[in-house]
Amino acid sequence: MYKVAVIMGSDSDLPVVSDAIKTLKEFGVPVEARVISAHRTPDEAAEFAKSARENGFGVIIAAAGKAAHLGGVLAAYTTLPVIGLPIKSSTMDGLDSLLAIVQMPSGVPVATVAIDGAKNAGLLAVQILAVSDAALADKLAAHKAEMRESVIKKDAKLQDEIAKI
Ligand code: RP5
Repeated sequence: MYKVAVIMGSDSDLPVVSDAIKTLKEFGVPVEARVISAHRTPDEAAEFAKSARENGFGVIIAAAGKAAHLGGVLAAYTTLPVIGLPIKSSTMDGLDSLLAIVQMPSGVPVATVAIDGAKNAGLLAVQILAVSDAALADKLAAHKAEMRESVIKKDAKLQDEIAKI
């Protein structure tokens, strides 16, 4: 199975990013996590992205805050899909990170999830790998069925509570 790379711009991003790593592990997807900064270690960012495909990665998750150029820089150097994860690490509530990641120029896409949307970044990576992995697709279907059951239970509980009002 392809690996997923979870790259974060700083170790200060880890408390949020850990949910992406946890989600990938829950699906049994091999994950490697690194701190690589587009601004502080630009050579390492380019080198990682250039060699990611030959190193067995299928998807890259790039988590960054503030002037969040990491996803875009990685995407510039690879043809692998890059998922941008905007981190709410600034005085601007993460809107700066979101816009920096999502507003990519035509020709260099970065698939962007919500601010601090680490779980969805992990799930999207699993879904990309599941296109060519039937066992992974089955796990995703089971996950959706669990979500459905959970919401149906919550709805039933709500009906009980409403009846008592
Ligand atoms: C970004 O700057 C990082 O991704 C992080 O979200 C933010 C702050 O980094 P630190 O100053 O905490 O290292 O590059």
